[in-house]
Amino acid sequence: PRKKAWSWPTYLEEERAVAAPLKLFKEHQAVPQGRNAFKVGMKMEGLDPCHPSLFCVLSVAEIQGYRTRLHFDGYPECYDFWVNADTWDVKPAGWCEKTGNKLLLPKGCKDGEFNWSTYVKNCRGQIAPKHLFKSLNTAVTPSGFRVGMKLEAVDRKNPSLICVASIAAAVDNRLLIHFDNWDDTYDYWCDASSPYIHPIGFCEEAELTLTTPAEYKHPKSFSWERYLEETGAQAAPARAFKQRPAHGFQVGMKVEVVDKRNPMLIRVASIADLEEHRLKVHFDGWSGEYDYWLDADSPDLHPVGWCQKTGHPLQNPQGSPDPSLLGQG
Ligand code: MLY
Repeated sequence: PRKKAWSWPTYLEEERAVAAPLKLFKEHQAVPQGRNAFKVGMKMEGLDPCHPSLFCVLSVAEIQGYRTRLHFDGYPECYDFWVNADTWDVKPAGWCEKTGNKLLLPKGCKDGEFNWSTYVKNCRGQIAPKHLFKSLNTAVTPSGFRVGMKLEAVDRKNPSLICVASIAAAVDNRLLIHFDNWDDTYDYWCDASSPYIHPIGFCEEAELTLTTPAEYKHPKSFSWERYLEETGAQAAPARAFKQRPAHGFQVGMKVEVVDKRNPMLIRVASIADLEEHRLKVHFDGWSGEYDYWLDADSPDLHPVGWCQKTGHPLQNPQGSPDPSLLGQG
């Protein structure tokens, strides 16, 4: 027998569940005002999600509703990644030069010889027009953070570690956190209200272990005073750190979430567990082994109805059998 078309209202009723209320979502998670006006082939500058300190030359490879698949020019497709059209992580051609950021050139291009207009002419591409970049219009509030300042920050890849860190860059309202004497693969961007950054002395005060810089000579007797002197650096002022209010999500609420194992897909999901600033999401109809934690302000989290309103396919629990059940019939 033919299955009835899946719909949120029917599903919520059947499950006796509620959609997470719209007021819990940040603007960049909610249904956008405008549409995704990027077109396949348009080129721009943007951050490499695996090396967040690197701006690269990117091309639009695919459009899916409000989401865009970006491709690193000159590199294999396996590095492509998906973003929302209003992501802060992309900038128009020429932005790096204007703001003094280093641009990683397409493979094969030589430093000093790269020029955007010749480049797009040669590859018959097109520069993405400036007005498509929502992130350019954000109001910047002065923050008290300066490049080079030191702080204590959670290593997001090893979240049990709070480490000696520096502000490696500051753009708009965002800070690039770098771990002293480590490579940039641990770097991440955040804002002044991030729960992952703390002023110096935080660990001592909270009686937590502070992870000292890689290869630091006397890790046991680390002192901020001495370290600041040795490095000639300043501490980020405590007043620059802002407190972020806790999110209001609750267990059982339904949402739409990007499947990070196949990030072109957005699935019907439920909030399964909570922390102060994070949510564990469960994909409805799938085994709990696919659950994952994400930040409450993640751009991969959306309210019920987001896909439909932005023209993105939604993977519903009916259409996606639990792989653990396959082959058992
Ligand atoms: N076991 C990991 C820990 C790396 C931690 C890096 N942080 C502090 C930036 C490793 O040695 O690779």
